[in-house]
Amino acid sequence: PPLIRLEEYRPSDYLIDRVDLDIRLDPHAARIDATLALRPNPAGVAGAPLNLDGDDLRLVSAALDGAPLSPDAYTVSPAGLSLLTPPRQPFSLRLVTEIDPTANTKLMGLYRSNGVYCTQCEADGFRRITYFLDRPDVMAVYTTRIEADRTEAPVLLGNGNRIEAGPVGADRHFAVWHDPHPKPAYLFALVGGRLGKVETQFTTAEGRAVTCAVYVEPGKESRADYALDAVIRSMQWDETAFGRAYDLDVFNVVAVSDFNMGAMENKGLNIFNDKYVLASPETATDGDYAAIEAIIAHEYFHNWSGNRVTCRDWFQLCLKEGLTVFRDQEFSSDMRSRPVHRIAEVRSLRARQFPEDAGPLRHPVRPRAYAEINNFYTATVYDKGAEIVRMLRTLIGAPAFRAGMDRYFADNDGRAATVEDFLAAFTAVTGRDLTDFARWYERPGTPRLSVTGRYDPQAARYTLRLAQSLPGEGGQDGAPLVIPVALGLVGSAGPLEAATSAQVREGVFVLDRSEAEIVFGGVTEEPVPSVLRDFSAPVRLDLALTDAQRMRLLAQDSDPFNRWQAAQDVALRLILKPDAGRMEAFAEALGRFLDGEALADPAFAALVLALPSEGEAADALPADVDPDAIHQARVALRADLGRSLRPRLERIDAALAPVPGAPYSPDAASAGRRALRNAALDLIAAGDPAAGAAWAAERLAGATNMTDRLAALATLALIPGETREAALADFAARYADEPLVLDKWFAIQAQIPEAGTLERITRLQDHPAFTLTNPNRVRALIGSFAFGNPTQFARPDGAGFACVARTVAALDPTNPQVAARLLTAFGSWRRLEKSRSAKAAEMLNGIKAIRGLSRDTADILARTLE
Ligand code: HT7
Ligand code: ZN
Repeated sequence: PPLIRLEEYRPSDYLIDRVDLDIRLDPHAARIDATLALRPNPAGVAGAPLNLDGDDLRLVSAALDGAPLSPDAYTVSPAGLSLLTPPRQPFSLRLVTEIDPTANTKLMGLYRSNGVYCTQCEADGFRRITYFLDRPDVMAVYTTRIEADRTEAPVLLGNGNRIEAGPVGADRHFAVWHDPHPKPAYLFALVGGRLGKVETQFTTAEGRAVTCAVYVEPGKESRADYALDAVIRSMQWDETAFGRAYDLDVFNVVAVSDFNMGAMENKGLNIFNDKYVLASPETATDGDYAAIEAIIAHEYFHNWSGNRVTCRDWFQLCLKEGLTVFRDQEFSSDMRSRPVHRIAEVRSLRARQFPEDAGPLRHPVRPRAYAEINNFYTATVYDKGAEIVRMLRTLIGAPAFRAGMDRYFADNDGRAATVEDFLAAFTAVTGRDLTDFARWYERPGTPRLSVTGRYDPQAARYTLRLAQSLPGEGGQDGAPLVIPVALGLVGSAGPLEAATSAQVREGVFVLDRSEAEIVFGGVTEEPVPSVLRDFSAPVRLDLALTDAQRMRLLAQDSDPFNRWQAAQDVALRLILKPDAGRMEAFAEALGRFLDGEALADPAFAALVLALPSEGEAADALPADVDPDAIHQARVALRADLGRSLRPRLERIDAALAPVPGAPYSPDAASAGRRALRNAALDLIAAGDPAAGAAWAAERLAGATNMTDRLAALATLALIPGETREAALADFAARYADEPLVLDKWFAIQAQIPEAGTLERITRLQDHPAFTLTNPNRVRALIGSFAFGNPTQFARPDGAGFACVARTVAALDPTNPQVAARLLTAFGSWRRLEKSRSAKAAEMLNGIKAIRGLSRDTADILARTLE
């Protein structure tokens, strides 16, 4: 497919000031009557043809300034409508189009989900509703009249504030919504359907009374309470943390069941995948509650970082996504435990972004070219983009960061901005030249930071040598990155506060050269360096410490992140190179840690007990990855730890048993206690599967919430036998009418690391609850298999790859976005040992041979095979 390049950006030749839409909803023939107030853009080419984007539209009529367009004045193609010689002064264009929302299986544009009309316009879905300049730097004020059958769609929602509503004849009705804030078309939305709601009022710091509502399937209103509460907390937090207040009289969230991604920040009308709205103790886990809170916040925060200040073009996607992820991470850290949340962020970055950055789909945080923009909603844009914002804050300090953010919002409000505009705001408030720092946006790949230490007892001096490199960047000529390295020294009794270095300010050394030395004075004993505290930069750290030194960090470091990291490092080395003696020492250190503080901070302790994943172990190997070998080593380590730590784990289990009859609460402290107790049971079961199965079955039977129920089921799922099969059958029967809960059941089974799993998946594909038309179902069953079952996906006989390839092929004609995303599971295929990578290549070439592949899938395929 042809590439769109950043360097070829040029402003639109025309601008659209106002859009008046009259939309009549109908299951098969929705009619869109659009009047666009256009004018030539002074920054564009005078007299150029007007090329409006369009996709899958049927044009009914076209008129210019009130008169029908003559057929020789315009052309229509599958890609859009062109007006050959538009007026040189402001003009109005009225276009009537017709579309079939029920046939829209791509879930882009206007479609029906479970009988509810809804829209998805980012990145380029508005062109599937009407002909338009569908690019984010064309911003207009929208007024939308929606008309529908009163029984089919009693609720009609649009962007902005509702200014009118009423009946139309006996059976139909209408509502008019006006959004005073100019916006790009990707933020347009409407909803029509039978929906229940919960609502409340919020008064902003500026005194605006806002009605906030969450709309869900009727009957599920009580499951929307937590999401509504998260909306209010997000509004409050953005006022305090960033001085950002809401700017309309209503804020609506609507949950729909067929949705390609998590949620969408349409102005005043956020549309959500119902998975990230609906929650009750019986159907949602602690993890679900945390995800709902984070995604509600994320979409709400876009109101400023994305909507009020939008992106000039899609190359600037990280400008809104990276920044908004950073903002939602900060929100969640304030709502929950900051260190625990930081560890969760880094685990997710390493699990998703590091492999992406090391494989064929790697790209800069700000890509320079794309064939299909929908394939660039990636972990790199989102999560590495957030890390860049975090590093900026570390470099300039929190007060200057806040001042820079204020400046950014003030200077760019109502504009479509660029990464340069963002950085300019921080330069303006600090006087700091950020040109070198900006390389983070341009250079793909994860840098390596190599650190060595040298102690001179005579001089009481400790010298750290740091060197950075960015492998795979084609030669060594790349200029160095600016890397904030938070660090400190730890002695036998804790951090060495008296050890100082003039090069380290507020605990941070800024490495802006290829290599540097830091000299600490006043070092009275040989220290252990604690480097990259709080994961201050998205790099891979090479620091050769002994297990004993790492265990000192676990016990003594003041930085919770590096305490956790120390245990992870020892465990990772034990997975990659098993050693009975070292394992025993590790178990003893973990035992001391658990005795000392597990019950004081259970959420943190649960993370310390969670060993690095098989994916992380694979990622640590240079090549020739054998997933079976990694799996066996990890299982053996868990079994050893489970046996060694058993008495402690049992004590933890007893100490954290819930008080009978106590109601479930999703708060972080309660969730932490559940997490540790469930982690303890899981490790006990790893060491003693027979006892573990019985114990998990008992836990399952007595569970009073989904967190405990699912944790017990996940433990049991790893232990083959009758107990497991009976528990799975029981679970399915109990939740037969709960599709989101059945997704958990699909996912658990898809991840069972056994040869029989493929056959199980084939059976589950025929389950009445499974359908290829719902993205959540596909992700739960096939996505969990492809991304969460390394041994079976990469089976040596290629059958795992084949199963995923078949699904990609079957899904591509109807929903290319979801198909293409599933295909990214092959991203690390070249790193597998030879026989497996040959099978993967075979499957990828098989997909390549399919005629008429979508641009989405063809793009991922081409890059994966490159
Ligand atoms: N800005 C949104 C990204 C998005 C999307 C959402 C739903 C369906 C298709 C989509 N394409 C792009 C969501 C976000 O990151 O906030
Ligand atoms: Zn976002």
